[in-house]
Amino acid sequence: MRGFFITFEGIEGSGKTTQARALAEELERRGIPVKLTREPGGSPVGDRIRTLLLADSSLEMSPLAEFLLFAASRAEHSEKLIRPCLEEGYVVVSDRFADSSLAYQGFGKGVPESFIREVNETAAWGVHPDLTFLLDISPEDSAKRVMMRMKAEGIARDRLELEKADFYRRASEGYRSVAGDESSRFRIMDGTLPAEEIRRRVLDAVLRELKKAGLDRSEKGYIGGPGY
Ligand code: T5A
Repeated sequence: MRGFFITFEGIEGSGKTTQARALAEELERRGIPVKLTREPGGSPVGDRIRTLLLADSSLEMSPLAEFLLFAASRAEHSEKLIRPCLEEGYVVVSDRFADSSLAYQGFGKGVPESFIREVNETAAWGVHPDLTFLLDISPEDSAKRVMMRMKAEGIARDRLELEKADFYRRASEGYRSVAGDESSRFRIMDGTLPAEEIRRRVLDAVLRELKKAGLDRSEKGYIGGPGY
């Protein structure tokens, strides 16, 4: 595939959305074709699955059913959006992807890791992130940020944000374990740094990797090779 796939991972409130948006805006500003997306979601069916998964009424859903729904959203997202965009030479930036299932449903809730990896592989339609930023913050900082944001926005808590602190600790450790196993793909960022400093570090890393991949020329028509 001619494009480049970047994912942002981390527990709630770690700053993924802030950084994914900032990166996409900066790449666009530089004339690099970019597609910003997220999981769960990223397609009409994925968005419907997102609504189902994030509803309070789904709080008691079994971890296996929950994982299969995330995987269903991933299958749609990968087939309908990520893969076609990568084939056309876009840089795709996704706020969460397959590693979220390993951290949350695997390490966090005990769905067997080998099963998650196998289903993820099929659901992703051969798509693998080229670069993943893990925004690392403690479950305590995560809870503080989420509560502050919800208070500021006057919104009710959704079901996944009602999960328990020890669950977030396991998910967080899971992320570090996955990042350790795939250290060439992962960049672990201290999520407690100022957002602007993280933004700068992320951009540096992305530009370096695009250059290595021969995708650094941002004039229209060059990213992804001739013919884009
Ligand atoms: N899920 C998802 C699974 O369980 N399995 C899966 O396979 C998948 C794909 C998604 C939920 O689904 C679960 C994980 C989640 O529980 P969501 O609504 O998309 O739900 O939730 P999150 O992805 O966790 O998004 P959040 O918005 O909660 O967190 P973000 O995106 O990490 O953080 P962000 O950027 O929105 O920032 C949160 C707050 O912190 C501030 C921001 O201004 C904002 O107020 N902030 C900072 N403050 C200080 N310093 C910084 N560096 C800051 N960066 C941001």
